Amino acid sequence: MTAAPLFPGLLIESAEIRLIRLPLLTPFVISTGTMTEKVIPILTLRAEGLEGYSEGVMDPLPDYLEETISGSLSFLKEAVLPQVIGKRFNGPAELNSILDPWRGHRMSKAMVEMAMWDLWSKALNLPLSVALGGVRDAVDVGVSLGIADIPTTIARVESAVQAGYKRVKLKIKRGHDLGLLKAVRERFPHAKLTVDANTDYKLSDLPLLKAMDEFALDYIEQPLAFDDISDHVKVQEKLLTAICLDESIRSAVDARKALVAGAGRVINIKVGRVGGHNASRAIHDLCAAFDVPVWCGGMLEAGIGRAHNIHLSTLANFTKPGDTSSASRYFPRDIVNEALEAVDGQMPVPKNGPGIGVTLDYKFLDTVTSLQEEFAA
Ligand code: OSB
Ligand code: MG
Repeated sequence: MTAAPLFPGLLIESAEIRLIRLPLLTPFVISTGTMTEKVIPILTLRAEGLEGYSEGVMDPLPDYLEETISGSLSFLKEAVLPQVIGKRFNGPAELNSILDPWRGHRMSKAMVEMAMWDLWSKALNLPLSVALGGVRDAVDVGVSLGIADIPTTIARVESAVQAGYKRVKLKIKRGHDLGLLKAVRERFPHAKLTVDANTDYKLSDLPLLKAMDEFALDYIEQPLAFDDISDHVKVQEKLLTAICLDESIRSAVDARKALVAGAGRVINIKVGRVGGHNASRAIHDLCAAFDVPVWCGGMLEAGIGRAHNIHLSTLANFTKPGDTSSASRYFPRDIVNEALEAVDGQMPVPKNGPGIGVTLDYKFLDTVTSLQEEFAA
């Protein structure tokens, strides 16, 4: 006999998918390409007078990881939403039996799981951070600076340091690395600096990566291939500087393999990349057991995704500053009514109501929506 559920569960009545386009204030340049606008799919799940929201972090084309927006929308519409709408759920973990059988698509799965977490914490009348087990009301954040020439980069570092951000991450690529680091380190001898290569290097670049030890970086993020673990082990063995894995970690299983092998000493958790909050918590807990600190990465999210990131970052082992800096650094106008702005390098947890604690600015949202579809039972 199975125990009766405590409460009949939330009946998911309908869903909405929107695609929005937001211009970026400054083009964002990384080793794999340049982004001038953010195209963002937004999922709304509705149940019993409540709404749960999420953003997808996949790009139009597969340049960060393999998922694409169009592939994701067809996966959600054809495979997932028909199995979710009209069903009752006693919490986000009950999505597992629907989502787990499908291969990959963790960014798409994350959209559904995150919207369900928002909805579920609203049904519990708790902030998402509390429902997840978080321990803070504000989280330490740094900035991620795109690739630019040295004078521009120095000016950007200066303004981030002035604003009180807790760490500065510099995007690097082959040919734009040691010279940049030397100039920035000379000018800012005490700043907490990191670099992110977004997979641009190879094992044969070991001497170059080793030369970065001189610059007292907190870590080097994802130097090698997006699907590699074993070459990162070989590099980590030779470096004093910690390696932080981003693209290589799609799941708690990936994290276990990487930690057991010694592929890095820090992990960047992006809730959208790993399939949602439950997977993020599993990676967070595993890292804590290995005494490996984690931090919350970003994908230039608008207000919904940014709010999810902040709530997740309140878990205890998010001990390094995350990438969730002020929304006003990215967009002329955000899609939420609440201003998500850091103060002295700390981002307050949005709590305008339960769940993710932000409300949608529909008037603005409608002006940037290029596609809108409704799904009901
Ligand atoms: O590797 O962390 C990354 C942005 C787009 C794609 C990949 C990455 C990033 C960032 C920006 O570093 C983080 C942010 O400011 O949201
Ligand atoms: Mg990264």
